[in-house]
Amino acid sequence: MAASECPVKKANIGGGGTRNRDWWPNDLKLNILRQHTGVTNPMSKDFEYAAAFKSLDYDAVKKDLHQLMTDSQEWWPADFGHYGGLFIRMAWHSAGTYRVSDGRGGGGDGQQRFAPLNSWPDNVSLDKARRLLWPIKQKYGSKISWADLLLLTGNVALESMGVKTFGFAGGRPDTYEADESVYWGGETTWLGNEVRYSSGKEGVAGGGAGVVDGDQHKKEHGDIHSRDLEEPLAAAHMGLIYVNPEGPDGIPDPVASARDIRTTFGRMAMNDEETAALIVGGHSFGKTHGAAPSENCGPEPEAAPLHQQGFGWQNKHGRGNGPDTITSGLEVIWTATPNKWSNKYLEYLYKYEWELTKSPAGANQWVAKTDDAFIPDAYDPNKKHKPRMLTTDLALRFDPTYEKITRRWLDHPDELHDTFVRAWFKLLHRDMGPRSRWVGPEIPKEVLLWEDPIPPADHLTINDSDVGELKKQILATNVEPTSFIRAAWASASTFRGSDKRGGANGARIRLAPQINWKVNNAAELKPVLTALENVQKKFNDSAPGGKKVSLADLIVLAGVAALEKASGISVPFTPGRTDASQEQTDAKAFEHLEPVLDGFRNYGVGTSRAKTEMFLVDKAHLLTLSAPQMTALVGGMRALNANWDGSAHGILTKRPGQLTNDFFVNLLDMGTEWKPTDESNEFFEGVDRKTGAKKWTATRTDLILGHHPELRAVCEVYGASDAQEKFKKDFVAAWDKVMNLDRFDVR
Ligand code: HEB
Repeated sequence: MAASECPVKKANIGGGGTRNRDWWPNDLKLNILRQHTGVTNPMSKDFEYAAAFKSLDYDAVKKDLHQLMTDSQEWWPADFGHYGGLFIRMAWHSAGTYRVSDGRGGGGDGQQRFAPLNSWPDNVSLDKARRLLWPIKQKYGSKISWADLLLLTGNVALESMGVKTFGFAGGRPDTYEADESVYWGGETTWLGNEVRYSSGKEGVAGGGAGVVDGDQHKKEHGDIHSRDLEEPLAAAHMGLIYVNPEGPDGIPDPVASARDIRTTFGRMAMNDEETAALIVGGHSFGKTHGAAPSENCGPEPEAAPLHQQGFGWQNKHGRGNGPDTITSGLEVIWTATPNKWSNKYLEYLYKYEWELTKSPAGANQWVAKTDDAFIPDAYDPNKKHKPRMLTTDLALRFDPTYEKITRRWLDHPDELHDTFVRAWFKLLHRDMGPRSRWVGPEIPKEVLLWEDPIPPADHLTINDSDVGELKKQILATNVEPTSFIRAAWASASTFRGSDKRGGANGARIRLAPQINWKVNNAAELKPVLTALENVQKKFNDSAPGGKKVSLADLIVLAGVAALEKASGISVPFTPGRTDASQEQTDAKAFEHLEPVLDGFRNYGVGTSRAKTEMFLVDKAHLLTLSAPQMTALVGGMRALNANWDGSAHGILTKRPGQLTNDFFVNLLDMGTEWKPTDESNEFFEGVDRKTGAKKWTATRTDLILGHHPELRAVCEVYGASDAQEKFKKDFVAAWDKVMNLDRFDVR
């Protein structure tokens, strides 16, 4: 729709007309810092989902779900009389948007109910799956969230078809608005991928800058045999969970397709075995739907007319459902027993040679070279089909690495089953964070490395008087208090609200890879840790009755002690953290937690794609901070002199190291004039407007607070003459929040 036709711009009513977003599309957006707050959530403030889930009659829900599997509805009949395949796909598409690089996506918030996911071309027909579930959701109400129900249903579907699952944990509270924080790509067409492949992992704004070699496809989409997918994306196209089932960009090349699969599944933290098991296991069930060309289908749910009540893709072909269903446009039934776990998928994959053919909708797919049609039809008992596969299925045979794995499973189906159920469990629970968030009777006992396990305390925790004594000892070391503040921030600020990984618990800051991150400034950090280890040893050697203090607690407590000294007010502390070992730490998975930029410590500059201040907001979002909390923390960290490298940028105070509102006072001082000192406008100098004398230096992160009108409005609150105490209190509250972001064990 052209801008002039935009109905919102025409609407002469509240919220209508031409908006700030239209006038200044490049302005820094703070909207992701005010999502999912009390005003959008209809549940009462004291509603605790974990407690509600605990009171759920779990067995009754499972029983109802089992019944639902075969309770075929006329408005959306079940293929082969069983909804299992559809529900597995629903659960997989809910969880499968997760990507490990920023922890966003995934099934943890029930976002499949909202745009854009509810309308992604890859999610066709899942609107129907969720409506089939509504009677069960209605029956159990707030005791089970949509987020949990979508995934549990996939689990029950597997169990109802003969899989012995690895377990299930509930505990995913619902959100009630579309999550705007996830970068799904820069393309403006569904199924486009010209931006994500345009210039390697960094990508480039505008796209279309692939390899220039005369070949039009390569020019626009990169070479399918060598192209790099832009970070942090985990899908080959806008609007797909992973890869194009027909092969890269529709080209039916199984080997090139394997490359896309490896990249995209890898981005979701799945290795080759897990990836192959998920695909083999998933496609052992159900069928694909491409009875006729997709032109028969109406608009997706978000664009569909009101009277369809959230249903999309209204299908004009035949009855529009059952045998006439159009979902992906492919028409494949993988095995002869699509309602039952078996090893048939791999048996056929290797038994037959495969011939390229087209689905009735015109999509590339493969058919077994055989005269033997023995696969049952989903509706007509008299009809039989030949085995068929997608290009992405053949990838599991024609890629040499996948081949080694899948051939082994051909002879060892029990190994496939074990790898599949473990990978499926990981898929569903990867973004849930620590075990202390998991609820329900089916939590597996086995602790898995990807959980980032934190060992339970094998000792008594310190009490208030120990805390007082330890603070004294900490401050008696010869470490600068500011160094303790930096270390505590470094330790706690790895937390990501997206997948609840990271944080101070475990004291992983002393382990690889964190200890070596540039932002953590090892030269300064290591002596700090050594000093704290000495305090720890002294305490633990002499404390009575097996009482011990963990280094994780001490790192946070040292920040608390330093902050109390710097602020003159008391700072809360909640003990109970324990220390994880290097063996309990998947170093590779932790690499993703390294910040590109940490504005709170004035670390790093933006990229050609995203400005420095956008990274500040991105990090604030991962730390679940509001705009005022972000502002208070940046201003306070500057007053405390807590830049990662000790630089003077943004230290707008004559008494660095004390918690004051000086940063705001001086930022807002009209006596200072700011000028860029480099061509890319990353660094600035503040001079006395009258004398021209140099007063301060600053970064974009510092100056955005004075530039952005909403952030400036917050700075004006904190920079006012009556705000000194309020500021200190707000800073301490935000600090305490960050220190305890991962403490689901005490919430
Ligand atoms: Fe899948 C279906 C593709 C992976 C599970 N899939 C399907 C389809 C397609 C696909 C196209 C069709 C849809 C319709 O309906 O039409 N996949 C795919 C791809 C991939 C995959 C491309 C990557 C390579 N899957 C997967 C996984 C899983 C699955 C991983 C799980 C685990 N799927 C599935 C199921 C189904 C499907 C179950 C069926 C559905 C029904 O039945 O409805």
